[in-house]
Amino acid sequence: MRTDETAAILLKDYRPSDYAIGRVHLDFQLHETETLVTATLSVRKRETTVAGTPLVLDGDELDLVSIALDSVSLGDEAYSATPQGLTVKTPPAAPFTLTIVTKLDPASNTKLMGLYRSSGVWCTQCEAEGFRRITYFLDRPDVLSVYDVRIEAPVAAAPVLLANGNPTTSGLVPDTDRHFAVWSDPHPKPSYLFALVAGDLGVVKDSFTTMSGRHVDLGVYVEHGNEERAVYAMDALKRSMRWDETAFGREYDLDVFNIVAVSDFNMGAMENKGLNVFNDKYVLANPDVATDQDYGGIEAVIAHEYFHNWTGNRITCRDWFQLCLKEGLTVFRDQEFTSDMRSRPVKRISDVRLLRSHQFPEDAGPLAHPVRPEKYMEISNFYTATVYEKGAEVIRALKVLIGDEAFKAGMDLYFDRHDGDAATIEQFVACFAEASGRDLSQFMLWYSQAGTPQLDIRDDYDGDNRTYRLTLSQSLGPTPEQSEKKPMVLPVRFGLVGPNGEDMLYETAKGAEVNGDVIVVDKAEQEIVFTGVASRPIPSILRNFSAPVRPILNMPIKDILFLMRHDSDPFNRWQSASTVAMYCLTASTEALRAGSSATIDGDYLAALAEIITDDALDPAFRALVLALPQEADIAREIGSNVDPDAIAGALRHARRTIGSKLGPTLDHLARFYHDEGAYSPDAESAGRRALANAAQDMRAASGNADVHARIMEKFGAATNMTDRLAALVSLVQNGASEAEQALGDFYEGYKSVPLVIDKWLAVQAARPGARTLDEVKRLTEHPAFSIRNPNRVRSLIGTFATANLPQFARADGAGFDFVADKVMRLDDINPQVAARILVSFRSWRNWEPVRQGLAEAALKRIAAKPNLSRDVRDIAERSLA
Ligand code: 0A1
Ligand code: ZN
Repeated sequence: MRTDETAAILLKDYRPSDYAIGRVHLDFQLHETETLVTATLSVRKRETTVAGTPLVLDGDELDLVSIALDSVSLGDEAYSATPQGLTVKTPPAAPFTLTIVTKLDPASNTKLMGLYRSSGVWCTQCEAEGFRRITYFLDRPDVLSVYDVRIEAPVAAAPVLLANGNPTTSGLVPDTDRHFAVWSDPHPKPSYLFALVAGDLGVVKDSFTTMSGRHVDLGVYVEHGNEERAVYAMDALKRSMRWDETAFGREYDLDVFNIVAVSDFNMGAMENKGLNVFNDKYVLANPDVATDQDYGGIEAVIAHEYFHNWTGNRITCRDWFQLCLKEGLTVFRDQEFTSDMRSRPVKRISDVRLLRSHQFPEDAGPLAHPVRPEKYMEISNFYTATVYEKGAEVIRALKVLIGDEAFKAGMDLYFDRHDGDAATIEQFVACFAEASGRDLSQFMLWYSQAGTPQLDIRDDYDGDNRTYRLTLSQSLGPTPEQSEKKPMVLPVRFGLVGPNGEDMLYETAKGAEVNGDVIVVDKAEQEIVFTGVASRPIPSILRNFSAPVRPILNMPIKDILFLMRHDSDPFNRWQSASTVAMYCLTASTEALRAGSSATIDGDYLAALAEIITDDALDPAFRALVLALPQEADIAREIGSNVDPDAIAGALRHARRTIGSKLGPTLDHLARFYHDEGAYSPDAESAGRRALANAAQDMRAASGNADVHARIMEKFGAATNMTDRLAALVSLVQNGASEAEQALGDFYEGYKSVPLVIDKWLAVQAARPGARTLDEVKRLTEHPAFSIRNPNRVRSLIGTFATANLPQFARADGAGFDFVADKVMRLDDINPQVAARILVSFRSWRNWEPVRQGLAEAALKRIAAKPNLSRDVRDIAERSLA
């Protein structure tokens, strides 16, 4: 139980709970207005606990109706209760039963944590600390209990009654309009994995037979009428279940597995045991309403939540500091799944782009924290790209370091040894140390040191002696509360590219451990000397992005262009293209600020044209090469004194130049890869659409009116949402005169589909130009918008704050003020969502002085708001520190 709202929780303070709760029986009496919850807890003192030690249970905004110990009501003197906690002052030394009745009002729960209602459906969200909003409990991940749940509700409002585990009994409640269902989950679990759903829902049913022959009933529950849109999710689920068996040897362990889609949800989805609850955005799809990206997102999130059954549920976290134990590992697993389902290089490039755009800025700003944080005020604020995506990168780097075989043996050992445990990162890493025989103590720094290491690369070739010298040095700057850093272990995949584009051979490599194509960098600086190198190679370093670092190349552009054309590693081919583009864009930004004009390298244009027209290459890969860095990427690269208008100018110039200079090529690609046939969401078809639409979009940037007219036609004729949305974005982003008409048509066509309206809101929020802010303000009053729905808020306000840097960071501060106002309004409704939006200020110190001052003032205004939630206060204070 928290005693002080402002106290930080520290990893070093961890100690086990004084009491264990072996069994939990929950009885829910659901009513339209109030709901009664009776929790019957089998409590026992741990052996090491002194008899009579108070039992302190967590609560959050709870209303206690009654409490009994071994069926006898507790007198007032025996306990104390507030909405935030309950203490039984001197519990018996022998095991006892505690019966607690609480009263809830799910309909007024706008925080969407605990039990709430979403479009008439009762549902729960308990991770991380939502269970304490249902009943008083030891609401921490290391208290594992077996749950039986009885749900009683009106038949008409809630014909479907679901909870974790397997269904046992159900029936009508005599002489009432109510019915009940009882669910039992035999697997001990922490409270954050509890879930309940009750409502009037449609369902898609299927079944799965596991590798040992267990029959599993599968259900995807959605709003009536949406069943057909849940078919792809069901297919993704079955593929995930099979893949986990073949790739990781993990089998499902209950008789049923259910997924429920709800329209009000704070995050993407939740892995509750046997009953995953999803943001409907990650379930519902058909070609008319979902893009290829949506299909990919659904496949990945369905897999992610399913994979949690082993990495998160069977083996959970000892405490919330270990969050990456389940999240980093499960992201790694879902990335592998997608790589096997689709194109591995394309997936790798997409993941690294995401890491760079979301995690690198986090690591470089005031909210930086280690993959395993050591301190938190509000754990909800640590569901970050660092814990998730960098957490996955660290595991991927570990795999490169110890090799595939030892990695597999380590995973098997982990599952074997820790099944049923609430584990730690130390225990996880110990399995790989044991399996590989490698000392991983230095590797542990990846979990404790925040920030992105820089890897500086220099080289020198001595033709007389045929030796090649590669000097790799690493450095890691200070981050909040960590000024001194130690050198880390960086597995650096590499190749020495020869004049014909092929990797060159060498005789010996000395100066560092080199295993095959991996150099193990583990000191501040290392010089690796290769002998027997026939001619000067071009180093291809950090192939496949083998460690989450920032390489500094110190290489002439012509060498990078050579790698862009010839590297055998597809990741580094893409990387080289992106590095050259970034050189051009940062140079142009500087030039524009200095009053001269932007330019773009002609050799880059030639290499770009060569790649995008190379039919031997995967269209999806070519589309990624054509995608230029975004404004925020360029801002991050520039690092300080950032002027978003100059960046936008440089980007506009680059796109306009490519769009006109490569005009015929782009037109050809847009035409050739445009799919007229029936839509299929498979990776290959999606890749062709991605290339056609990327080419069309770049072409639109030329500003040519005929091109815009053609895109407007395509917009009208599109037979799927991928092409329709791509056309809309091109028209709006490139200032086409048809944009208004297209936006209007789009709204009329889809106003009854909230998830598509989210796209409509986002397109307008990301629109360039000074009018956008007023438009976004107007849209907050639009009937399609609701401040209570997280998806709407993220689409409109979130997109404006994170995907429209020039308008959010307007020089007059009006963008900051608008977002700050919304954060304060949201703070009273849904603090988690408010805090996430506020994160958009995190790079404020990198902006030029005027914007810095305005952003700081906005942050201070938020920090001064009375009754600020812990969530928002935490982000505001850390941002200002
Ligand atoms: N464990 C989930 C993420 C999640 C976290 C907190 C939530 O509360 C609002 C919801 C979901 C996952 O990784 O998918
Ligand atoms: Zn997860």
